[in-house]
Amino acid sequence: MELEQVYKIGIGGPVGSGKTALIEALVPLLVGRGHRPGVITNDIYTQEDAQHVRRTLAGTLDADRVVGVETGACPHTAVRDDPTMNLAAAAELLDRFPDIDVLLFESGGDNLTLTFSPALADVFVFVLDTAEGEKMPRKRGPGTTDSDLLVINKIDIAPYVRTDLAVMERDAHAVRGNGRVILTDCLTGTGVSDVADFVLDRRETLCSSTG
Ligand SMILES: Nc1nc2c(ncn2[C@@H]2O[C@H](COP(=O)(O)OP(=O)(O)OP(=O)(O)O)[C@@H](O)[C@H]2O)c(=O)[nH]1
Ligand SMILES: [Mg+2]
Repeated sequence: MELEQVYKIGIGGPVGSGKTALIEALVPLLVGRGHRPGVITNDIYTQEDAQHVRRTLAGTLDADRVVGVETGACPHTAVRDDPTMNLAAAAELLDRFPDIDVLLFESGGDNLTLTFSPALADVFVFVLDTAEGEKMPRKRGPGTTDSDLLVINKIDIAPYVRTDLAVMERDAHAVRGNGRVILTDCLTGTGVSDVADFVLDRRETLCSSTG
């Protein structure tokens, strides 16, 4: 498949919020629903996340379908301002595996201003987590307010970090209007099937609008 025909999911969010964990929980669901995913992770200096995904998804996803991009610069540069490295990685991956129909791009962990170039994301998922603090939705930023989907991850540890999940969820809805918010625990998988439903529904909508 050509990159233009592949459904592209861009996953961004602050450092350590659970972007890799979300990919690792989501990919088996996508595979189970008949899709053939590829994964492209971005790290500044290493292939750390790509290696983690390969290990966690061993037996579910061929390790060669995971590519680590070493951006060498601020993560948002490589997924927003100049996506050249990611486009090259995607082209190379699709060359090797033309059957791939969904590509998941993980941005390096970044600040609240991160967004994705439309060249890399048909759907933009922004991941916050409860350990960053209850105030995070109120701090806003384009990922929080305007992403297609806001995930609030690590709901399991909210009580331990004195985050009132109800307040965090309420404030997320307040700053997003009708934008969707899904609460997850990516280590146990709670909420991740809702994420799969959301991204696949979005794919259907895009496919039907582009014929
Ligand atoms: N308790 C709990 N821990 C989680 C959850 N999701 C991720 N973690 C843990 O949080 C840490 C960071 O998760 P990652 O998935 O690496 O986060 P990330 O956003 O990909 O991190 P960077 O790519 O470095 O920005 C790891 O130790 C995960 O095991 C969750 O839902 N609950
Ligand atoms: Mg990661």
